[in-house]
Amino acid sequence: MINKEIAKILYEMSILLEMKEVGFKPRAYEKAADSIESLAEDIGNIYKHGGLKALEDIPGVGPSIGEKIEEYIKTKQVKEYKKLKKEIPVDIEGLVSVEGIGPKTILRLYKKLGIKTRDQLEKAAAAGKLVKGGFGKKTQDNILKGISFLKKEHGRYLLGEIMPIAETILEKIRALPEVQSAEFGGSLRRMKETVGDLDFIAFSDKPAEVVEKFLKFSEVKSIYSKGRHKALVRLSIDIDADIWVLDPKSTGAALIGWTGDKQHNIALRTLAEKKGWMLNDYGLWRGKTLLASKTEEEVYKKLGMDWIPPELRENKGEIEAALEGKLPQLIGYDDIKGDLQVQTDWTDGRNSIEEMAKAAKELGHEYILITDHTKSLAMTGGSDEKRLVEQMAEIDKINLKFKNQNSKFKVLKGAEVNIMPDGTLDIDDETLAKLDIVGAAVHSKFNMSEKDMTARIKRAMENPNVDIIFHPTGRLIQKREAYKVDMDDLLKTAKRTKTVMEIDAFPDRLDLKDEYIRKAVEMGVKLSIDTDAHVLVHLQYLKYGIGQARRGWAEKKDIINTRSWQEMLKLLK
Ligand code: DGT
Ligand code: CA
Ligand code: CA
Ligand code: ZN
Repeated sequence: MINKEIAKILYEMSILLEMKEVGFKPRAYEKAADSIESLAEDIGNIYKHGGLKALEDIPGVGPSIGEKIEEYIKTKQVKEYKKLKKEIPVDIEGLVSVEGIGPKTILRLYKKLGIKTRDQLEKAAAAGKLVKGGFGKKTQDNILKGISFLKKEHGRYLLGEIMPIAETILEKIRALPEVQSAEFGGSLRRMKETVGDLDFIAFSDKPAEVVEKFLKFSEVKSIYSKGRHKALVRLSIDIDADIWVLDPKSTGAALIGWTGDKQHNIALRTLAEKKGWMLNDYGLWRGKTLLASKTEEEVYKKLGMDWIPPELRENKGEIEAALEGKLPQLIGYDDIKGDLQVQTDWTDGRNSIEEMAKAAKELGHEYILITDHTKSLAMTGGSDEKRLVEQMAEIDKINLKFKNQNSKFKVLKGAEVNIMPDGTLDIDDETLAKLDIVGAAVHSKFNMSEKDMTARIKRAMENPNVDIIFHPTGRLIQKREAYKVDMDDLLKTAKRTKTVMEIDAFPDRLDLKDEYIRKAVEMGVKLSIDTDAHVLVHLQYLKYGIGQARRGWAEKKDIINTRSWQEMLKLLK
């Protein structure tokens, strides 16, 4: 698959072109890069079968970008990209990953201070050279903050970023004829928001053969170590992967051992020891007698408890609950009926309302809520009152189309309005009242004190038109710390005002996070799980939000969009 390589070049070209301020071109390159990154089929194959014409059928790819892709497939390089890189020879990927740094800043940093890499940037900022070079003191501080944040999280990967490749590899392992079954282990199976490495556990009577075949997978870049039952490798996407191949007879015990975190596993083993037994990766034992090993259910049952869903296995009360038969009935991965945060090309999304609606329908949804940004978020071309009214008319038309096709699919009218620093909104109440559901979010002035930020959001919750608070803490994993809020106070207010708190499923948000979700659930605050999609493929992010909801012990009833849209609307203010 060269899709990723090509997408990277096109994405970097979009940034390089933006530095040079060449009109609409950057957007076009970015759009093409996104589209290629999300293609299921190998672009090399597409070209082999259909030539340049087939490339141009890829959404977002026109003749000029098509030629660049052809050039790369044929020559492994793109001349224009090389030329641009020579002119501005900076490590784009490393620099844009620092929060708040865009193309213009990168160019200025290079031109004024000769900065090419993140390391150089950090040194220069730490020495106060940015200010001397004409940058603001605030910019310099923010850059330092951004870099230290990146460092802290270094070596971990976003769940949503690595899950697609992890799933591909798992399917390949399962497809091997020697393999009876295989699962993820570790943090991946627990759906933790970031993972340190990928763990695979396979069950087979011929472990050595499975290991050998695994090592030959195209995703494997290099091998650290290998044995007859296991291997540790580096993948080409630069993350480590562990594989363990074990006896099918001990499937349950081994999966338990390789899934729970250390605390969970220690607690289980202690429990076994208290009964005079022993639990290891091969089974639950009384002396040399095997008590249970084949399935996870059997092992947990023998220990006197219910089966514990993987997402809960971190010794946070799940063992006690399982012993008492009081585990929650977690929301399932198929339980969401509609997506409540979807952006379109009316603002900073890439696809039209209709395209988003059709894609959601294909995913099996019954409805979506269109939530474009509003006017004070100028960089997204946010809507004002007039445009929101126009959009509502457009949505009516699209709903009529669905109806005429005998489809029950429903596009709901919404917006993602901005909560201003004083807690007021940037759209008038009269217009908000016309929308089906209003989401409100903080998108500016993140550095307020905890007291002020809490008051700001609470004031928005008091507005009778505000139904949901989107991404309530504003964090961007590995990029930006959450703004400071008193979460207990917010949740209390949410409960009293019947405001829903969102679980934003976008891979770098996952906001609310698991720990806050659990608090919300305990307090009886209603939640929604949405993708925050800006392009068709993002609609598939839902499962990462559901994973966090499960980690937060949420049940189906806690999540409003597990209901039909009619039932859901009844729950709102
Ligand atoms: P991570 O990788 O930092 O995101 O976190 P985990 O939880 O995936 O940790 P990892 O990869 O070190 O371990 C994977 C799983 O295997 C985890 O459930 C703990 C378990 N585990 C780790 N080392 C051993 C070991 O030596 N023996 C057994 N039985 N289990 C182990
Ligand atoms: Ca792991
Ligand atoms: Ca591991
Ligand atoms: Zn937002």
